[in-house]
Amino acid sequence: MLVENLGHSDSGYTFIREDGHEHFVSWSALSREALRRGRLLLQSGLRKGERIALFLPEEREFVFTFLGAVSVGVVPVPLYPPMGFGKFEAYCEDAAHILRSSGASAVWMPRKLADLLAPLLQAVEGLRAVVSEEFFAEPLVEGAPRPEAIGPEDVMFLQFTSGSTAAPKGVRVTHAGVLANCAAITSALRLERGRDRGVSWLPMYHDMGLVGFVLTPLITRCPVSFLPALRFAFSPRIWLETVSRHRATVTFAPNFGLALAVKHTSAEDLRRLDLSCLRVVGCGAEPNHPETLRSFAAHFAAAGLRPGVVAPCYGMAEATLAISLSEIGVPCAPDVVRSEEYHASGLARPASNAEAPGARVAFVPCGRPIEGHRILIVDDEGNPLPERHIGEVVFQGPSVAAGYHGDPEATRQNFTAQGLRTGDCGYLADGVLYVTSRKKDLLIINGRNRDPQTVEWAAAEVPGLRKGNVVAFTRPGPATEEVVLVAELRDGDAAAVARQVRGHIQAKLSLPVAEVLLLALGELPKTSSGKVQRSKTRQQYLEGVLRQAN
Ligand code: 1ZZ
Repeated sequence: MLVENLGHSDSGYTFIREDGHEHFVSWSALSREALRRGRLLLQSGLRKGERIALFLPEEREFVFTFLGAVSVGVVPVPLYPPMGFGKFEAYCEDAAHILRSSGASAVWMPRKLADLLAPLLQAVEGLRAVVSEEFFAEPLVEGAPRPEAIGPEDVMFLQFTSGSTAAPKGVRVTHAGVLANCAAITSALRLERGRDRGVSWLPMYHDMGLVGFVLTPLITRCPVSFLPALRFAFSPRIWLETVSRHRATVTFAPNFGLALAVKHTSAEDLRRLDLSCLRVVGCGAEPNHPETLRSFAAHFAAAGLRPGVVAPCYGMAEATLAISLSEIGVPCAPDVVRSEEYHASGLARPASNAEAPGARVAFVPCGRPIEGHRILIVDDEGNPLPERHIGEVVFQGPSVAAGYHGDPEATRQNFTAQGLRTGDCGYLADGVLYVTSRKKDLLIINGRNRDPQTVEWAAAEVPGLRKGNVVAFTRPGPATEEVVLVAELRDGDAAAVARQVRGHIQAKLSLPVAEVLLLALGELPKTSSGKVQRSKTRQQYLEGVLRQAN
């Protein structure tokens, strides 16, 4: 359904390699290669509904194989690639879990990964390795099987979620869900063929990279230029240089991406950039910090970035991708609420400027629900709450996925008759969504709820901590739960920095912190898409696995 009849045009994807070389693939070339690969998968014995895990080596190869599998109803399972040798064992454990729980019958990889991954593949029974270079060099034989019909309720791919706790779960993303979500994104962003062009460095094993920048542009036929995520990680300024050079109109990143872009773009770089082409810089996938969005807009205004272009959004794999998107062209102002009421009674009442900074807490708006969908805020019993009351975000509509693969219990809990229980807390004000925290990450101290990111953001203001790499949680204390902070130490003396962090949080939030544990760089548990994992960090802390730096 997706890659047939893409037609002839001079539009398509541009893949930029690690070395900067650009390779253009038109829609018609993409369609030919994907259909050929799909038929070869059938010829090798794979059948509609069977799963094939894809180790993402390089964007172009991934897209061909992913769309090839989809075109014949074989279900791809994108896997993140091994990043470094330091954590290879943990990587293998995660990957083996995904391979087993997806029930994959084949694994596709490039030859260069085959030796490295051999032990992993041996550990999982019944897996066939499909080595790209040999497999797709085969000719199609006369009478090779033809694809079966694919219906809207068929699963298009399994998206393993980077849950903040232990084992990731495979979300069953359907053809109908993808079409509904992509149509809603296209409408909210007012994407137009012939006008819009995307630039993305987002990893394609994550929903924002895959649904947002591979599938939506394919359906709307808007060209996209892809940068490898590692290229952005090593040199963040390449992102906006590519936007400027390719005259992109749409690009997205999580909050940390915006912060890195500001930090690594000098005044000299700004003079060379022309960002007046951008209509949308979407920002989602993790809590948005009001100061990060403000400084991004202010910093890049010097390079022609127009006001109202930065557009916060919210979504999750279980919703296929987007749940809410900001209105394009309207600058987003944080909602400043009274912190006392917010913490004590879960009410987000606007604060006046007269109140002391410590008595206010600011949330970034995540926009309105996408077209054809609804958001409810509910209490623990599932009763809908009025505006400005904090509760769990529930999402209804045709984008909601078909549950978790092989996990009926978790499916029953999250995919309810009322809608998708997101596990996130938030409130609505004038129909706009504000996400305040993950429900299970809430810090409950003396009966008051605190959201962890307010504490983490305050801690990150102390020099010496690595921004974005701070986690707050509670441990049992003698009388009530106590707050613990675990963070990565960028520089300075661990004991002195820890003292400053405790003092700063006490002064700013009137919150005592029982312990500050500072780790070496790269030691904080993160998901494959770079989100901090609070529950896992807490678990490792309680098990005594985490070690203080210096
Ligand atoms: P995932 C053309 N979270 O992160 C491109 N947003 O999914 C269109 N928390 O399943 C792109 N504030 O990995 C549209 N704003 O994690 C993109 O992440 C729309 O806790 C955004 O439950 C898509 C994000 C997809 C994504 C989901 C979890 C959520 C929530 C957290 C996401 C957030 C946010 C706070 C936000």
